[in-house]
Amino acid sequence: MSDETFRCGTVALLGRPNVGKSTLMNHIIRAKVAIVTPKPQTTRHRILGVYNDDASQIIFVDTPGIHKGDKQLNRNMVRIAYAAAEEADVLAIMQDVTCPLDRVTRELIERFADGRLTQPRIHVLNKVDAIKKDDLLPRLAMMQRLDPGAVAYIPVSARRGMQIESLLKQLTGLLPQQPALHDPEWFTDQTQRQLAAEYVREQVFLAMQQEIPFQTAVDIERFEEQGEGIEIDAVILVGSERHKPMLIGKGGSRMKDIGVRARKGLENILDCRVHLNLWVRVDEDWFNHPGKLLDLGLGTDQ
Ligand SMILES: Nc1nc2c(ncn2[C@@H]2O[C@H](COP(=O)(O)OP(=O)(O)OP(=O)(O)O)[C@@H](O)[C@H]2O)c(=O)[nH]1
Ligand SMILES: [Mg+2]
Repeated sequence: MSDETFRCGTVALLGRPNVGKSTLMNHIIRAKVAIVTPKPQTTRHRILGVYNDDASQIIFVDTPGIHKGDKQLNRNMVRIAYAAAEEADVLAIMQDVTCPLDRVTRELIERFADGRLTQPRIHVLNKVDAIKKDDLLPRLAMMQRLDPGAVAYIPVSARRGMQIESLLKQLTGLLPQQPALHDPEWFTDQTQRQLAAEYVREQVFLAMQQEIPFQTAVDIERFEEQGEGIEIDAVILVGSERHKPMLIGKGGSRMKDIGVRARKGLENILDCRVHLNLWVRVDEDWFNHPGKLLDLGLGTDQ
């Protein structure tokens, strides 16, 4: 591919929580750089994932789901998503077709359609594997009515990898013509330390119910390469004294499960042996404390 026709740029993945933004990015770049759970508000910060082929380099920006929430953490998350949208070359606005197009989703789509942001927009209608084909057409028609200025409306299944080729083709066509900005070997901005914290948090999200996951964060206190492996000390911060025994489980069984699962995932992505030590600490208001959020990598400029 000649330099004149190569395309490269950023695509922000935007939408409400749980629509499948992180699943889509992981699928496209073929690496789990963003954690995925069935719970909303899984992603809390901006995560880059880079796709390369002979003709293009697409820098995907996975963002926290846009939602309303009263904690400083929630406000930071939403700010991060809108900031990523402003900086991107292309906006990929995702929705979950298994959920009705409710008022909040409509407002979100209208907000992007109102012309304040001038970049081209593509609507990505995800989870088509989970609905009947006949239900998709009215949804597509509704999207065309809601945002007639969008470039395309593409049904996909991020989980099953359906229609991803046509999505990539559309996105590539909208990127600026310029050489690759990153070395093709470099596929994410996430450090091994960040991945360690996120993989532990993923297991907490999967294991715990109600408000506990949303009041949990993970702080890596030690990350050391030792011989063939990595030694990691991670502290799980919980928002209430009450949550601590629930997270630890009977005889430490729940913590053990969380540790084993997170370690296996990390050994897979880091491709080495991992020794993971977990602790739980109560910190009642960490999610409202700007300094702590910054220390945890959850400030708005991270
Ligand atoms: N059936 C089906 N489920 C999917 C698909 N894509 C994602 N999911 C599921 O939807 C849930 C949420 O996926 P995520 O990728 O974490 O969603 P997200 O938009 O990144 O969510 P936040 O980080 O909370 O904003 C997970 O349980 C995924 O397995 C899909 O194409 N089909
Ligand atoms: Mg996510």
